[in-house]
Parts: sequence; C-alpha cells; structure tokens
Amino acid sequence: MIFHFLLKICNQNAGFTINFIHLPTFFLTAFFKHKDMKILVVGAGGQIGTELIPHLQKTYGEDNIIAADLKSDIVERLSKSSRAVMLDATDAGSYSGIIREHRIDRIYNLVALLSATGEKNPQIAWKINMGALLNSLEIAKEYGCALFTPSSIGAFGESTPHNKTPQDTVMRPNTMYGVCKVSGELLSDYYNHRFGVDTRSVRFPGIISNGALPGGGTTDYAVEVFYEIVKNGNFTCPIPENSFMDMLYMPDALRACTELMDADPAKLKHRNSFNVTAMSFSPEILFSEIKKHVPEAEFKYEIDPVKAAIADSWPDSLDDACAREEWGWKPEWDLSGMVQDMLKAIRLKMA
Ligand code: AKB
Repeated sequence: MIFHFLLKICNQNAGFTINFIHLPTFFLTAFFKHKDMKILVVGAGGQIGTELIPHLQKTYGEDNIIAADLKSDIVERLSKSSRAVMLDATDAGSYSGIIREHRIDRIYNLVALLSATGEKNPQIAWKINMGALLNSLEIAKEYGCALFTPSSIGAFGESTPHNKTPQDTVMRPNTMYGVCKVSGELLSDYYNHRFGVDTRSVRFPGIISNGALPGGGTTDYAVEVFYEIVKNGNFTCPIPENSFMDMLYMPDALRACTELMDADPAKLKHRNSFNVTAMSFSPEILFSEIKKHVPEAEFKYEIDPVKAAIADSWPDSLDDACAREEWGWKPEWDLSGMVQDMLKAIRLKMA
C-alpha cells in the first residue's frame, strides 16, 4: 500500500526539470514508473485495444496491463495473451471495484460507438460513450489515475476549416459521435483544471490496421479494402472517390497513445485533445496506390449516403503542429509504406 502510494507520487512528479540534484530521483522515478505502473484498458477488444495491449505489455511489463471488455467471448480471447477482466464501463460500481482490486494508475478508456453506428442509435451512442467517459473521469478523480480517452476527427463539422484544420477552431459536429467527442473533450479539460485529473487525449483520424477489424466507422473502408482485395480481388467503396480524410497506420496510433501519456505535463499547453495525422487521402488515391502492387484489383463505388455526408463534414487534412511541438509527435508511416505493409500482413493472415 505504502509502496503503491510512493509510486503514485513518483508518477505525478515524472515531468519535473532534470538537474544535478534531481538526477538520482529522476532515474528512480523513470525506473519505477515503467516498472510498476498498472494500466487498465477499457473496451480492450476493439480495433485499438487489441493492438494496444501487446504494445503496453512490451513497454510496461506484461503483468502490469489489465484488459477489460464487456463481452465474455472477447474477454476469453484477450485472456489468452493478457490479464483480462469482464467490465461494463457504464457500471460505476464494478468499474471502481476493478480499479481498487488492481491498483490502477492509468486508464485507457476506449469504449465507443463509432460515427456510422452512432447515427443508427443516437441515444445509445450518447449513453455508452458519455456513460463510460463520465465514470472514467469520476474514478480517475477518486483514485488519482491518469486518463486517456481518444477523441476523433469526428469532433469537427461542416463549419470547421477543412484544409490544415487548426488545433483550436470551430467545433460544431453534426453526428451524435461528434457531439459525444466534443462534449468529452470539454468534460476532460474541465476535470483537469477543476480537479487536477491528469486527462490527455488525441483526435484520432481513421486508423488503418491488420489486427481486429474496426466496426461502424466512416473511415472503415480504408481497412476493409485490403481484406477484400486480397480475398476477392475487388472492392465496392461506400465513400465518394474524391472524399479526403486523414488517416494513421496503427503503429503510429499506438505510439501516440503512450508518448502522449508519458509526456512531460509541464510542456502540455493543450490536453483534450491534440490533432494527430500521418496522411490524408481520398479513396481514389488509396486505390491507385494499391493498384501499384495488385494491378488486377477492381474498384467500384456504391455510395452510402450517411457515410458520405459524414465524410464530407470532416476535415480533409489536419494541422498537427501543436502535438509535434508540445510532446514531440512525429508519424513514421506514409501512404506507400502503409499500403505495402498492409498487403503483406493481410496476405499472411489469409494464407
Ligand atoms: C470513425 O470513422 O467513426 C472513426 C473515427 C475517425 O473516429 N474511425
């Protein structure tokens, strides 16, 4: 107990300026911080969580990472490679029980109903997205945990400048998902300045990955296309050919999750949330890049009007200068590298 308390103090002070006197404490802090920080990932069975768990295990030690999900079959899958528990994040009692039992220091709250699904069930989207967030914030406040809850390019809307969208700008989304994300950003900043909770976040663009499939998002086409091309050689796209959106390859997204949370708090002028991006493309551009490696691939369009309208209201390209300046964000994957790596990974998976 005392050890746990001392570690928390170490963690909270991890960002002080290093000078000669502080040096031994700094090394001790860094050692303990990475050695014994207990991390809970809520909503761990989804697209991000499935790959965040092994990424965190490598950095902070396998035993220090707890994966939590709502569904028993997912918990069973997760438990094959990590410590895993069943948790409905909208149930505050069970959530705080797990925090106490595992002495959690840091929470990744990945619970979300995404943009397209959110439009089918707006009330449920609000209940789940905001319910999980509010519980996470209250718990973080009560138990002194740091909290990461991703925001999204979905937080922007039609009246936002679409090119080089600035960090601080108009945010009037017209989807329930976007409304939740803007509310979540405001609420997380409120808990930070009102109660001192260490809340941090990024606005994720579409995330392209080859682990678990995304579900219910507007940017999902940029993942689905790889599976369809490798499996059947053709793909029908629901997004208009010239609709630009920002994207990140998963390895960059994972680094964003840990680098922001490990960043020196004294350097953060913003907290909730930072623009981050690695590439911006339209379906037409992505498909011509795929064609360089699979010349026989065929593409056609059957536009989904809901997804098309959402894509149209989102930025074409983000300006992520603040993330670069305040915590050293720098993506490593571009379109060409990502396409080659995705094709290789999906071919291997399908084989
Ligand atoms: C979605 O398309 O809803 C998500 C997102 C960009 O937040 N992938």
